Formats: sequence, structure tokens, C-alpha cells
Amino acid sequence: MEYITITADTYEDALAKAKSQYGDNIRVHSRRNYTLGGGLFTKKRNKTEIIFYLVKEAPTAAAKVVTNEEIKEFEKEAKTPDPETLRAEEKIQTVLTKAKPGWEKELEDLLLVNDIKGSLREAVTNNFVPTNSDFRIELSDKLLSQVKIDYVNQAHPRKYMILIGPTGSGKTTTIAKIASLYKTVGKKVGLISLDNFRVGAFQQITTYAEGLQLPIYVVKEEDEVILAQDKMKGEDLVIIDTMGISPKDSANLLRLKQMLSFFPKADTLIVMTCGATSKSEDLYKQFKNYEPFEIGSLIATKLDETESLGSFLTFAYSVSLPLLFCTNGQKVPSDILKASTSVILENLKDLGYNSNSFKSQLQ
Ligand SMILES: Nc1nc2c(ncn2[C@@H]2O[C@H](COP(=O)(O)OP(=O)(O)OP(=O)(O)O)[C@@H](O)[C@H]2O)c(=O)[nH]1
Ligand SMILES: [Mg+2]
Repeated sequence: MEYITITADTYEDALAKAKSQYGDNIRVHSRRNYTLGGGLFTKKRNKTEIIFYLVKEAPTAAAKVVTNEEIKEFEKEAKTPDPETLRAEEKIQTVLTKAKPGWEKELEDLLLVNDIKGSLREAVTNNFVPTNSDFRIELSDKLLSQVKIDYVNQAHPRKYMILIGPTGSGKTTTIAKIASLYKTVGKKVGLISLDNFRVGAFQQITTYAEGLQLPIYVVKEEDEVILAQDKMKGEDLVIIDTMGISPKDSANLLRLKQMLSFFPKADTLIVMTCGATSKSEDLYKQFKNYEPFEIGSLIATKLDETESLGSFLTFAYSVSLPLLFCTNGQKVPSDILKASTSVILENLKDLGYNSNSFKSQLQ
């Protein structure tokens, strides 16, 4: 959408100015009053800045410019519950409680045992009305419809895939698994390690590179990042390992930020590894730590160590990011799964493929 900023002495002047230039296709987005001058030699002047946007379709006779006051009034009305709607909701609730005694309690238990909470819980339960006795399947469906899966980057990975994430979340191991996955389908894969400041850190990835026969460049100084990219110019996919950083380690966070700024944005996907055993609140805190980076996708690691992917899904929903891969064991290269609806269904407790109603359907 195109935004236009117009400044004038008053709101009315700005509105008239915008109308004379753009006709009736303008809508007010926001306004701001400010003061100019007022220094030693200049007079104080009040100014109004209005941000407009243009609507494409020709305005109908009824169309008019919406003012901020009107928007506020509308919001106030929207917040006041309509008695008719409330009565209808009450009726539905009564019918449901009569028709399916106990399913709400079961629903609560399922969400609890899967650690599904916050905005994901709301999205799943909002308007959830089971239509038959297999309500667990309907619930799984509703849950799946909220989960994003990054099929595009799975199928067409960008040239640079950078893994970031807390210490021990599985970055290096996962990189070896991903590298092997794409090598198997004929892609030329190279590795770059930016994890250079810890004693012996690069040995782990170098061992994997040797085992999988992949070229590797270990960056020792920040200014070698460009050189490393140059060495990898013949590869289709270059996966970059980074150091795990604790929230208090701002120096290393800055260092990593500097190194990552050398990668071309359009060709780079930054992925965060998330331990599936972690609570959603902790994953969120870790994510906040990495906020300086534009994370595009998530990998859920250590699925084999938890009964449910629910905490991870709660977190992923709250940051609105898609799932790219899952890892389910320490074995390299085998213990990795491309994210899919069936992987998610298999990793929910008493839901999806693990629900009794689903099992009985399969039999
Ligand atoms: N059970 C299980 N263990 C895993 C999985 N992925 C990695 N690990 C183990 O987790 C430990 C840490 O893995 P790394 O790959 O070294 O983690 P990292 O994020 O690179 O760690 P740092 O480089 O120290 O930040 C290792 O013992 C791995 O074998 C997994 O999917 N399941
Ligand atoms: Mg590592």
C-alpha cells in the first residue's frame, strides 16, 4: 500500500491539500501535531503531519475520508458486546453442554498435557464446536490449520542457510544432517563455521564435514566472511554454523551480528534451532535474545526427548514463524525430518495419530 505524508499548519489544510492532489481516493492513516522553531531567532509554529494511503478502487458515492475520531468511535462500539450476540453464544453453549457432556473437560486436559497455551490455545478453542464423537481429530485439524510449515525453503533452499540458537540446542549436529539431506538429492553443499572463539568448537563440524566429504571454511576473523563466501561460490547451498550465545553476552551477539551482515539478505535464510523439550516461555526468551536477526524459519530439535511438540508450537505461533525441519535423535545424518503435517500429528500426545479415535479409524 502506498503511504503519503502531507504537512500543513492545520489538519483541515493538510486534508484539503491531500484532496486537491489525490482526489477522493485518500484515507487517513494517522496524524501527528508538532512544533517548529521556537529557538533564539525563529518563531514557534504549530504543524500537523498526516499520513494518508490511497485506495485503488474508485470511490462510491458513499465513500468518504475516515477521520481518527471516527475510528476511535468505531473501536469503542466494537468493544461493547452486543446483547443479541451474547444471548446467541449462551444458547450455543447450553446446547453443546447438553449434547456432548464432558468434552470440554477433555479438551482442557488435552491442551494441558500438550502444553498448548497463550494465543495458540485461543486460536484453537475459539469457535471450536465438535460435530461428532471424534472430536480429537477435529481438534488436531484445527491445531494443524494454525501451524505454518516452510515448504518453500525445504524444496528450494536459499544459497545461505544460517543456524542460530542457544548453546546446546543442536545447531552443529543439525547442520550435518541438513547437509547430508541435500547432498543426497544432488545439491553441492558447503559449510562455513563462525563458531571460532571457543577452544575446539570447530573440530566437531570439521569432523562432520570430513565424514560427509563436504568443503568447509572456518572463519577465524570477522573480515574473512567474504573470503569464505568466495570459496563457496561453486556450491548450491552453504550452511553456516554459529556459536550459542547467552542473553547476557552482548559482545558476542554484536560480533555475530557484524559477521552475519556480510551475507546477502535476499539469498540468506536465518533459522533458529529450538529445543522441543523447552517451555514455550523459555523459547520465547531465547528468541528475544536473537531479535537483532531476521529469523525466517524454525527447527524443532530433540523431538525424541519429549512427548509433545505443543510447547514448541505455542512458541512458533506466538512469533508467527514456520517450521522447517525437526530432529529426533543424535544420529547423524539419519535423525532429521522435513516438517510436515504428519510429523506434527505424530508428535502430539493423545491427539492426531496418537488419539484413540484416530487409531480406531485406521483399524
Ligand atoms: N536426543 C537428541 N539429542 C540431540 C539432537 N540434536 C542434537 N542433539 C545432541 O545435543 C547435544 C548438543 O548438540 P550440538 O549440535 O553440539 O548443539 P549446538 O547448538 O551446536 O551447541 P553449541 O555449539 O555448544 O552452541 C549433542 O550431544 C547432540 O548429540 C536430537 O535431535 N535429539
Ligand atoms: Mg555447535
